[in-house]
Amino acid sequence: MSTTAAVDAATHPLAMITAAEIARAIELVRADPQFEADAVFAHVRLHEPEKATVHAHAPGDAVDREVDVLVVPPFAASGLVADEVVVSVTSGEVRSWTRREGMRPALLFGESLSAILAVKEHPTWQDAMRRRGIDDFDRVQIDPWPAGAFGVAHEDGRRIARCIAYYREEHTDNGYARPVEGVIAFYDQGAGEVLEVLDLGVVPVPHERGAYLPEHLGTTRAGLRPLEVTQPDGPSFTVDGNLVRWARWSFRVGFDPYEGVVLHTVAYHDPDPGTGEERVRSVLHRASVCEMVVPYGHPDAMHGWKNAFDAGEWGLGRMVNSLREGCDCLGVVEYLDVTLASEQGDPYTVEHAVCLHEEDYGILWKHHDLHGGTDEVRRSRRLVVNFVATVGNYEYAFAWYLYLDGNVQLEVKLTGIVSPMAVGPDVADAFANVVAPGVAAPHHQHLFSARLDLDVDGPVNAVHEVEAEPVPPGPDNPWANAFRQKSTRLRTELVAQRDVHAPTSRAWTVVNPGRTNGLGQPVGYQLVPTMSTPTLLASPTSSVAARAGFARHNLWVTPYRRDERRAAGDYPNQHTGGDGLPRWTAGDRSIEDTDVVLWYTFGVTHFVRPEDWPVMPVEYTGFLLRPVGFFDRNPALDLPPPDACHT
Ligand SMILES: [Cu+2]
Repeated sequence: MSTTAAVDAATHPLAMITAAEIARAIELVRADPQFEADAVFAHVRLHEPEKATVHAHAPGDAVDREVDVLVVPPFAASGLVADEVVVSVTSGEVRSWTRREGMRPALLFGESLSAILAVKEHPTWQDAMRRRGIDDFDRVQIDPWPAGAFGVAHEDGRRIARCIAYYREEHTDNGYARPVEGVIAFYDQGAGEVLEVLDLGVVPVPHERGAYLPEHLGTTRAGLRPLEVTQPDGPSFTVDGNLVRWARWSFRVGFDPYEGVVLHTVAYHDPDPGTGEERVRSVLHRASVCEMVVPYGHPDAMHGWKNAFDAGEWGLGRMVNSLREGCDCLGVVEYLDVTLASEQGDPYTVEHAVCLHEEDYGILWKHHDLHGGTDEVRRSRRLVVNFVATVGNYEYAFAWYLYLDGNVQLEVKLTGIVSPMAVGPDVADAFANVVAPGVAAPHHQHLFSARLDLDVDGPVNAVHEVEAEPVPPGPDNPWANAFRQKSTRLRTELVAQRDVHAPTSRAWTVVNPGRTNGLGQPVGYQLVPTMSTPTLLASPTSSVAARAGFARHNLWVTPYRRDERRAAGDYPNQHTGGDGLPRWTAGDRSIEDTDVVLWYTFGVTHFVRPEDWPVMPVEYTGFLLRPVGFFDRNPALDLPPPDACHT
C-alpha cells in the first residue's frame, strides 16, 4: 500500500470527484499486477452509486467512494482492448478489473495530436497539398475524425482516425473557411502510423477567410446600450458542494466525461396544502444527454462517412469550456469547477465549467378581470444550469432550466462553425448549400439522446402515450367537432419505441400509479416535444442507422438498469452497430409498474443557410418535462406580485 496523502472523505455519495480521488484511483490501478506499463487512461470518473445507496444515505454517514477507470493498454502489447476498472478510493482496493476485447475507447487526445504530426510529415499527403498550391504545412490545420465502421480494410483490428485538412493563412484565421477538399489520411492510432492518404481530386481552396474576429471585421455596430442584470439582495439559490436549492427545488450537479452535466435527485419541496409541512417529492433520479450523433447526408467519398458521436467518440464533458461572467453567463452567477483526468492519469480542473444563475422569463400567469377590475400578474423566473462543449468546429451549449411552476426544460443551443466543403464554381449540389464563394456545407443532422430516469413520487412508475383523437361525426358527435384525449399504456419496450406526432399533440406521461393527487388522479410528469424534431434520415440499412439505433425513434422506454447508461453503448467508436438501446430492448422487457427510464431522441436537421456563415447564430432544440396532476392546482399561485405592480 502506498503512502499517498489520505483522500478526504466525501460527504455525499454523489459529490463530484476530486483531484485527490483521481490521484488515488490512478495509484491503485498502477499498483495492480494487471496494469501494463505505458497504458493510458481514457477516463477517470465517479463510479455512480446504486440508487439504494443514494436513498439510504443520511448526513454524516460514511461514504464508500468508487471510481471508474478505463485503462487502454499499449496497442502493440495487447491489441484492441480496454480494461474497465473499478476501485474504491475509500478502502484502497481494486473492486473489479474487466477486459473488454475488441472495444475502442473514445478518440484519445494524445493520439489525435500524434496523428496531426504524422500526417503532416507523410510524403503522399505533402504531395497532395502541393497539388493544391500549399507548400507551407504549418498553415494546414488537421482535424482527426472518428472513422466510423464501413468495412474498409483499415478498420479491422485497429483504432483509426480519418484526418482531413483546412488552410489557415494566419494562426487565428477561421480554418473552416478554407477546406482542403479531397484529401483524407487514414491514421492508425494504436500503431502510430499513417496507413493511406487518399486524394479524391483537386478542388480549389476557397479564397475568402470567413473572418469573425472583431479585429478582422474592422468595425462593430453602435447603438446598443448596456443591459445589466442586477440582483441587489443576491440570488435566490444556494450551492453547497454540488447540492443546489432554489425555489422549492433541490438537486445535485454531477459531471461525466461523456455526458457533461448530470442532474441527480431532482426533487420538489412541496408544502402540504393542509398542514403546510414540506414534502420532498422526487421527480428525476438522474437526467443527462447521454449520446449524440451528427450524421452527414452527402453521398460523396469525402463526406459520406461522417457520423460523429460527439458524446461517445469525443466526450461532451471532456470538451467543456471555462465560462466567463458577462459573456457566457449574465447576472449573479455561481460557478462549479469540474475535475477531470488527463490520459496520463493526472487530475486537472476546468474552472467555471458549469454556471448557475436565475433568469427572468416574462409572464408566468396573469388575469385582468374585466368585471371585478382586478389585475394580477406574476413573473416567471427560471434557474439555469449551463455548460458549453466545443467539439471541433461546433459548439453545443446545454441549459437545464427549472421553473416556478414545476416545469423542467432542456434547451440545447447549437452554434460555432458548420463543417464545410470546398466546391468549384457553378457546381449544383443537391446535398449541400453554398454559404460563401467556393464553400458549401453538406446537409446534416444533430440528434441527441436524453436519458431521463424519472422517479415521479418514487421509483415505481408507468408510462402512457397521450394524444388527441378526433371522434367520427355521428349521433354522439352531432357538431362533428369532438375530440377526446386518448391515453395508451405502454407496456413493453418494443411497444414503447415511439415517434413524435405533431398533428395529435402526442406526448408521454410518466405516472405513479400508487400516488394520487387531491383530485384522485395519479400524479404524473409529461415529456413534451416542444420543438419540431426529426429522427434519423439515413437508410435503416446504413452504417450509422446500425450504430446510432437510438436515433431511429424519438422515444424509448426501458426498465431501470444501472449499467444501461449510453444510448449507443459504451464503445461507439468504430462499433459496427446494434449496441445500446436496440440491444437492451430486443428482449422486450416489461415496463409496467417498475422503475422506468425514458430516452428521448431530439434535435435538428440542418440545411445550412448563408446566415449560418461564417459562425452560426444559435439554433435551438430541446424538450420540456411538465407536471400533469403532480400538483392539485397551479403551484405558482402563491407567488407574490412583483413590487412594481403594487400601485
Ligand atoms: Cu449543424
